[in-house]
Amino acid sequence: MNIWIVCYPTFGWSGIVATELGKALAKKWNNVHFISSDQPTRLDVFKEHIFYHEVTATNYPLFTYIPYESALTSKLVDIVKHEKLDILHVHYALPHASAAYMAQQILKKDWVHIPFITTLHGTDITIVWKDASYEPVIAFAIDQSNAVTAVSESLKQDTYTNFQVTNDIQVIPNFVNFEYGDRFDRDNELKKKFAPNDERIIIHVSNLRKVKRVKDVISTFDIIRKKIPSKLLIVGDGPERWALEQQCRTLDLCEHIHFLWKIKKVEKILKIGDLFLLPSESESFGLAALEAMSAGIPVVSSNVWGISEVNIHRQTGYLADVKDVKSMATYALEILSSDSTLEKFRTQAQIQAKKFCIHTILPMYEDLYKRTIAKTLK
Ligand code: GMT
Repeated sequence: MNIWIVCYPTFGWSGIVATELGKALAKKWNNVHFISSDQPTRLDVFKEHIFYHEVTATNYPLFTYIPYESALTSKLVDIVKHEKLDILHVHYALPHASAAYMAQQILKKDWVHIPFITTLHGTDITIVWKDASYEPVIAFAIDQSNAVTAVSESLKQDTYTNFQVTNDIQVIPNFVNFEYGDRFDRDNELKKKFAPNDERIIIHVSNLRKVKRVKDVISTFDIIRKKIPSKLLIVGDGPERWALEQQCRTLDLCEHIHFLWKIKKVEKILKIGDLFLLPSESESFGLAALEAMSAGIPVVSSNVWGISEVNIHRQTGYLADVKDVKSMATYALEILSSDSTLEKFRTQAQIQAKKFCIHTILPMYEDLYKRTIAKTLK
């Protein structure tokens, strides 16, 4: 198949899902074309059957905003005319699905039909909670998609609750790739660099947005550290960074907390983790938690919608109410205070993560591609 994937390139999990999906499809001899405004974070190696097309949106003094959606639409129309395409898969409704719809309409006049699938990742849906003015475009683009997927059951339900959409939404969960060789072996050498006295290592990975409640990560860590020697690694960067550094100083925790920027090969850091904290205010799935679980790291998280489909209370970690830092710390201490408990949670986390193995999830996408292509050929 000739599959085209449109995604965001930034340090966000929708782009990671899109890239890992594309890489897996290319491994099965599909030609996969990525289209993005910049090279996606995990598209950092040369692989056969993978192509990359960058969208460059020209600025002009008259424009207040760069017309990215028009640039993307034009790019899609242009490439369709010169390359083979069987299916277009856009990650994020806004503005990728609306651009895909527009390209579809433009190409119709040349009797070219491009079926497109929209995958909803969460923030494209929750944005209407903050700004309802986007609702008409997102709802229209979802309904016009030839197929729609959501990464969790709760995101599917949320979409129906928040938008006037009637299109069928299929749930295809996020996945992890267990094929990365030694990816899951512990790295004791690296661990020593952060925890020279064999302290426990707690990890948080995110884009440090407010919705992630990273301040709660630090507050939870503060309670844990008073009972158990431990270190905190915060991987990623974003708008909350300054406030977080202030918090570290106020709590006198700077020597115990390491800020590790937007590390691409996050699995290398996961190899040294003992616990993952994800206290988000909302999360459609929580791929960061799933990746940690796949590396055998138990998760203490908030109990919001998507995460509870991934992190199972008392089995792969614990869930607590948003803002309930005390309970999160109590749960964390329960896991970390004995090696045998930690080991039990590690095993259970990895078993749960295997349910989301790419080999289980990939056929769902392949099947959807085939069905959508067949339906639109009729
Ligand atoms: O969480 C973020 O800030 C990034 C965001 C994105 O668009 O990449 O993540 C969303 O999509 C991920 C992949 O499907 C999900 O695992 C995340 O839970 C979801 N984030 C939110 O819903 C806040």
